Amino acid sequence: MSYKIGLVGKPSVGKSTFFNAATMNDVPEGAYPFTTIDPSVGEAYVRVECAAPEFDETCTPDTGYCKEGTRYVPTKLVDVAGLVPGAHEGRGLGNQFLTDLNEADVLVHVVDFSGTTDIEGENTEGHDPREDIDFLENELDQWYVGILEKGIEKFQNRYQGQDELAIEVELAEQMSAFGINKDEVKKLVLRLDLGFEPEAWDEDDREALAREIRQYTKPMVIAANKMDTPAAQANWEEITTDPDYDHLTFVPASAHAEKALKNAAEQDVVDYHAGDDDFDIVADVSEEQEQGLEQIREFVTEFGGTGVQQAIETALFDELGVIAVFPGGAEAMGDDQGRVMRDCFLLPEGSTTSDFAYHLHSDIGDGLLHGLNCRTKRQMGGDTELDHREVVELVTTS
Ligand SMILES: Nc1nc2c(ncn2[C@@H]2O[C@H](COP(=O)(O)OP(=O)(O)OP(=O)(O)O)[C@@H](O)[C@H]2O)c(=O)[nH]1
Ligand SMILES: [Mg+2]
Repeated sequence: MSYKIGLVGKPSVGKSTFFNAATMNDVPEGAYPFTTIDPSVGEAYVRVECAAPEFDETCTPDTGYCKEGTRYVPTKLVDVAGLVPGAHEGRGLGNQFLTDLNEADVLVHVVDFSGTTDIEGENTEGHDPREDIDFLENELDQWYVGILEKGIEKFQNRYQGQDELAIEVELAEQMSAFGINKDEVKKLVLRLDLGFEPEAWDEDDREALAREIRQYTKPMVIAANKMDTPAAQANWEEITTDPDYDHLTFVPASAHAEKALKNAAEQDVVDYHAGDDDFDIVADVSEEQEQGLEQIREFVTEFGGTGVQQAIETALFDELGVIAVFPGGAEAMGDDQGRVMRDCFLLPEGSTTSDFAYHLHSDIGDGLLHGLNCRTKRQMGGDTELDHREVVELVTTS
């Protein structure tokens, strides 16, 4: 399983700049086969503190790479087409947008915090980024409402006043494209105190349910982009203290800065690791280039990085809820070919030893006896929940 993070937003907010910066990486050559799936789907990385040094080992990753004790674990990033008002009715690249979006497990909403682009992405000044946040949420909600209404209609034709299980099943089936099951649908209906009578749901109820399902199935973080501009920083102050936006997670970002640093790193001008809040200039540079880099340094030291790496990690680890698990050996870390911690798997929070075994292979799941915590050497039952950065050996019948 590989997670997909969707970059969404109106045109000209910097999605492609963000995408290019995040997927342009200093992967050691020949480390593993790198395939570009599609121009708009790329490989980005999330950082996980490597567990190998705790065992006095150096890891040999099959996928991603490790730099100075930090594992860069691959994940998919999708540059979704710019969203314009009315996309849910098929405007712009509406349908393409919705297809792409639906494949994403979690979203990074890239918002132009500088206010220099209007709602359609045209140049302007003083545009309030809150409008863009509202617009995107609303656009997604309208799309969900449309699909939900179809489910309600079908239900009404088929079941006339039947039991609550029927409505759970029917709605779940209708919304299954969004990756939600009937227990989850039920939970959300209960959470809103709606009762299982779709005929009694008015427009507001339906919108509220659609919104609840949308928030549940598409967790989202806001990348407040173009924060390298004074206008964006002023908007940041205002918006992140606006109580109406308390429910959202904001990450200050400069996709420009990340791209510039990655470019400079590629040319061996700087020593920079994605996500770091500083870098070293390691080559002779012109005065102009130095000035540019020093400006970026001011930014990354103030904001704790360019925000590109942070936004991706916040989306996956905090909003979606993912943990990293290292397969290992309780007796020895290396396999028979001396390879150490070749993999680092990303799993849903709450995954158990058994879930992990099944994630690897159904035979491993079926044959699982127990797990071994490689740090403590203690046995772990099949239903033991794994921690983030757990190092575990699976003991099976075969
Ligand atoms: N100041 C500043 N400008 C940026 C930043 N990121 C992107 N831009 C600029 O914003 C403009 C739009 O960037 P793109 O990456 O093409 O935006 P997009 O969201 O992919 O646009 P569409 O593909 O049309 O939807 C370009 O002129 C970028 O140089 C940033 O962090 N800071
Ligand atoms: Mg683009």
